[in-house]
Amino acid sequence: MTQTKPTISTAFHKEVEEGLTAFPKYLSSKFIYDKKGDKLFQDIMAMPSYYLTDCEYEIFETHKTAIAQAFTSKSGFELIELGAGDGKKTKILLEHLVTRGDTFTYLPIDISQNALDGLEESMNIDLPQVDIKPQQGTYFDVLEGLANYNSRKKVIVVLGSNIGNLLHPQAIDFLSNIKKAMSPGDLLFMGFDQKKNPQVILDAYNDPEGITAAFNKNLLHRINDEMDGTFNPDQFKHWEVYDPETGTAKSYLVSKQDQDVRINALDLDVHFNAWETIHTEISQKYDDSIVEWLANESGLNIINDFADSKGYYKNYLFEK
Ligand code: AVJ
Repeated sequence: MTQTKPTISTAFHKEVEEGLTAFPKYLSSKFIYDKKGDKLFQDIMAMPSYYLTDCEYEIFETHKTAIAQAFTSKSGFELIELGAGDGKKTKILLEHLVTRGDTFTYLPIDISQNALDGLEESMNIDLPQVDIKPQQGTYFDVLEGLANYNSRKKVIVVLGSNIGNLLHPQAIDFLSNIKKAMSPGDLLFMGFDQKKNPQVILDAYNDPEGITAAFNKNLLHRINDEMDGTFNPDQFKHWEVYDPETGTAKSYLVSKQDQDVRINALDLDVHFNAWETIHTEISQKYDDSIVEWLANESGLNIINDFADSKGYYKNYLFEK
């Protein structure tokens, strides 16, 4: 029987084809975030073991005065948040800026339109005074457009240690691109999860309730739903490792048995040997010397940093 190969081809299609025909196999964590993935990530942020969120909250509560003083500008500023998600943490800062009477526009950017819709809706209820202009897109698309956004001071914000999904060379690329979008006097404010007791890190990515496992496996569900795939997610095991030397946490989906998966939209058959892996995510951990090195390589200067009381997490302030 002849079958016509469907022509839909998104970045997701392309990367699934590439990653599942590579050796060793991989998929990119950026594709976890559809409606279900967004919800699972919110559930992760609410888990006590996922300390990152509470640490960043604590930093904002403790240091909001100093942070706002750095952001502020007489002629107002643009607060540009890359990967805003549900904006929960940012609201602490936004609320403080509103109380101070600062003039600014909030430009949340996210790859997920679903997340942006939720954010806009909740902002209209919680902080209707804030002038908000959401933009859907990847960091890189949107950053290009921002270089021309020159009228007022730009404060670019990247929270949640989102940079941790990037390998160091990609992170340097990302930071260099941000630097290119910055004018003198503009700021970058970015969260970096710190190296710490390895057990604390493993526990954050390996909860007994299986929320992180479900989040990781959402990649397989999305392939099934959007590419007419036949993955049985139960036949894969979520596995987390952390290397305290490099500071890299890595997530895998490990095939529990020898199995074949068909992905119709790609006209692709994928074979898994028993215990073969799909690498899905890195969550890089940092210390001051790594962040200084990244800044150096990207042509940025660290002008301040703010830590939580346990020293688990830090937000750094950069200028170009
Ligand atoms: C959103 C990339 C910061 O790596 O900690 C949470 C995503 N993955 N649990 C992280 C995630 C598994 C998260 N970031």
